Amino acid sequence: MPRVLRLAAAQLGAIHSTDSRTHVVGRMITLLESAAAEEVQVVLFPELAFTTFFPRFLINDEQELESWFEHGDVTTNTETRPLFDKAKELQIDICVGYAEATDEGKHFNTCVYFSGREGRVLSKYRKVHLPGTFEPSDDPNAVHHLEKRYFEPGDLGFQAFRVPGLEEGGSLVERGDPIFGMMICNDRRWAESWRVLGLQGVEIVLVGFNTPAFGHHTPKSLDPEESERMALFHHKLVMQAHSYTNATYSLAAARSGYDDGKHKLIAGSCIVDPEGQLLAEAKTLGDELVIAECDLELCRQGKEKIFAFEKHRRTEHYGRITEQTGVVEPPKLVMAADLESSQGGAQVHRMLVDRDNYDLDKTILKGLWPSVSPFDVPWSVNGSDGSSEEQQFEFATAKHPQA
Ligand code: CDT
Repeated sequence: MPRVLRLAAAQLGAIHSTDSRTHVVGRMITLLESAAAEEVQVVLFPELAFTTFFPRFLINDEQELESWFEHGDVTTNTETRPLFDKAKELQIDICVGYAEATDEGKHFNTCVYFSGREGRVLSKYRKVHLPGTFEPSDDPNAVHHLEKRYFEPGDLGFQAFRVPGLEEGGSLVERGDPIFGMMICNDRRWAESWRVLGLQGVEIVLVGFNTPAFGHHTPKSLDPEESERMALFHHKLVMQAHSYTNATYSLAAARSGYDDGKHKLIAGSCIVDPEGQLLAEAKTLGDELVIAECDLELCRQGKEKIFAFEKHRRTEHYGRITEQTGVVEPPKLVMAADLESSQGGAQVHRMLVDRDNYDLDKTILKGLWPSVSPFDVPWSVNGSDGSSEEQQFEFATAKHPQA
């Protein structure tokens, strides 16, 4: 039986440093009203939706920094409350990102899923993968990305949750209410975020984002146009690939456009189906609703066949994913190799190798010294058996006639 939901990603165009929350919330309400007119049931708003993307600024004044954060209950604070009241009035669910300051003085990059029908927050997520740096760049012209300075890594994990009241009828009994998951911007680039939600049977992943069109995440050699093209390509690549490998719908809502007339953020708000296909995407850099009808039954194909995790996953080989953060390469086989000296017609070479893992043979020698040909000339290898794990070899070759 089909389980069809009408979902929307609400893209927000430029928000300038001087724009008030009241102004931004007014724009969000306009989008919400358009969504209601289109019979949308869930609207996703971007990461840090109420203000400009302030982590691009170095802010040393504590009071100024706090002013970018929401303190207390975001659903009832004077400036942000009208958005949640409108969701209640329209009986629409919303997911919205904001900078959260807790009563204990902690700071997170957060989003909440608010049920318009129930008039309450059903789930909260705090961004786990914080990109950028803690220290500002030395370059006076640099645009910073200081999320590591202003936020703590999220402490709530990737919790999938069921949302009641969206579906009517009998399929509820069989499948239960739809299963949602949330992540924020940079999280979407990490397979781990998606797989943790995938392992909870997620059917709809919501991702709000702010991605600079040019900056730290694309090679410096690219011109601004190419950099933006690449940023959009990577954004869609991860949304589509991870939706497919976890057999889930996904929605991404951008903060886009030229903040303060100069800091460009990509658009690319989109809705992706569980086969990884783009169902709908933004056409502009400004405020825009991207809407699609999503039949959650289409998740079953992937979840029950190619990505039926319970049948095919081999967790005994995945230990590194949780035991290790950085890369641990296999040990180098050749630790040092040198053309030592010439003796008569022959050349004497010396190298240090990992005794356990290195099988010295002629092919390897040819790879190391292409200008000599140990194959065509008499040669010898003498191992000096030291006590360490390394072993030194000395060998002599004659120059290849054509070298
Ligand atoms: N907001 C956010 O997470 N943006 C990052 C940009 C990284 S560049 C340091 C992103 O992954 O899109």
